[in-house]
Amino acid sequence: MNTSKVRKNVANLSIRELNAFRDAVFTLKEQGNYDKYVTMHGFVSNLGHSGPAFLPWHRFFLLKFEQELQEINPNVTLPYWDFSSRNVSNNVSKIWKDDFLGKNGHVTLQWKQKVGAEGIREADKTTKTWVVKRDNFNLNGIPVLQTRINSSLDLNSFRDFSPNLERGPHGMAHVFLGTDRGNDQSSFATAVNDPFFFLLHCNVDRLWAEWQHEKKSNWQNSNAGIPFTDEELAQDYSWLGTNRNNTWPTPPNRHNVDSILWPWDGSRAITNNEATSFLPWRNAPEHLTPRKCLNYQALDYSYDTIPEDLTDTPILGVYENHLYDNRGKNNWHFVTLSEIDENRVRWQNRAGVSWTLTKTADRTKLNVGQDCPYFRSGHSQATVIWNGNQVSGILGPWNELYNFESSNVNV
Ligand SMILES: [Cu+2]
Repeated sequence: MNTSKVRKNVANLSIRELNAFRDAVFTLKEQGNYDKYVTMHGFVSNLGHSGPAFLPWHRFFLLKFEQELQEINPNVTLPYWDFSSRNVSNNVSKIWKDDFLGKNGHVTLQWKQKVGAEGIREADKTTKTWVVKRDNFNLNGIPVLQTRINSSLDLNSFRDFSPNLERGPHGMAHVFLGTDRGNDQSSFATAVNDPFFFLLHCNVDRLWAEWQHEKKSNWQNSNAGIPFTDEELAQDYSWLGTNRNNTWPTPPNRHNVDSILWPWDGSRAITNNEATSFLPWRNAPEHLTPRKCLNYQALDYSYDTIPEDLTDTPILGVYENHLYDNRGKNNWHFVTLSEIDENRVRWQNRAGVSWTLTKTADRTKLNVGQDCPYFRSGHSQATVIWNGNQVSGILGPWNELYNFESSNVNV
């Protein structure tokens, strides 16, 4: 069952959907809750850019923003701007328009008071304004050619893909909106003032999700920059800056897969001068790491361009390995088994890594798919422990027992 919220192409939204999204954004702005995203993006600077945390950090940033919009209108999801497409019909742009988030150039978005407007006569509502500074770009222009995007998507490892996408298509889309002085896209501190920032980044996130889907037999292994052995779990990403011939512009700082990402780090501040009033963790500190952002399905959203079959089907149970070793449990010790179809089962751990198992004639044996990171080290079959018609446990890669944990299950 797929209950996740689907993000769609802004060019395909109905008028009603466009209006709902726009109004939710305007309401957030009017509440005074939009500008904290502008500030946050200014402060995060290179803790969220120019390194492996770029994609995860922005994935979570977008999600928080989308969740706030959904508090205003639960039907809203973040649309994406497919910047490889012209989005023009009969010479009229379908996305750059006055009755949505404004055209090109420097624009003033305007609306009638929404917050506290109940019971106020239309004529008595105040007019709200929001100045957004874009370049006077060509409405017929294509910011990034599909062939350029494909050359990013074709890269097999995360450490090649992520910087290529960040500096290439992502950067080109920002440049298209105008990164010269006087425009919003000219600095980290102002980029988010243009609400199209979120649509641009939603597309970047979609490309990452598509890449993850495409490379699912590959992106979880160490070659893809997502460590999978305990040794690699502990390894810092900083080697990327030195060993990979300038793959990253500067040695990354706090870009480890398990680094805690500001501002979801429960800390007080990056600098002493930092204004903390806008921070999201004031009441409930979160400890966010890139790893927690890897599995977008677990974050409960999806994209209309990613086939449904990737999303999880009936859960066969959640299993926990209590006996792994004495170093304590990590997210690899919690596993959800779900049925993909009649013949296949998905093993998914809390670290966001999953692989496929194929059923055999013997119901105690499952063949492990080649997409399993342990396949090459000999993990070719898993053993299922049955208790009547219930699976009560499963033996993992080293015959270690994963006990049955929860029973929202039908086998
Ligand atoms: Cu950014």
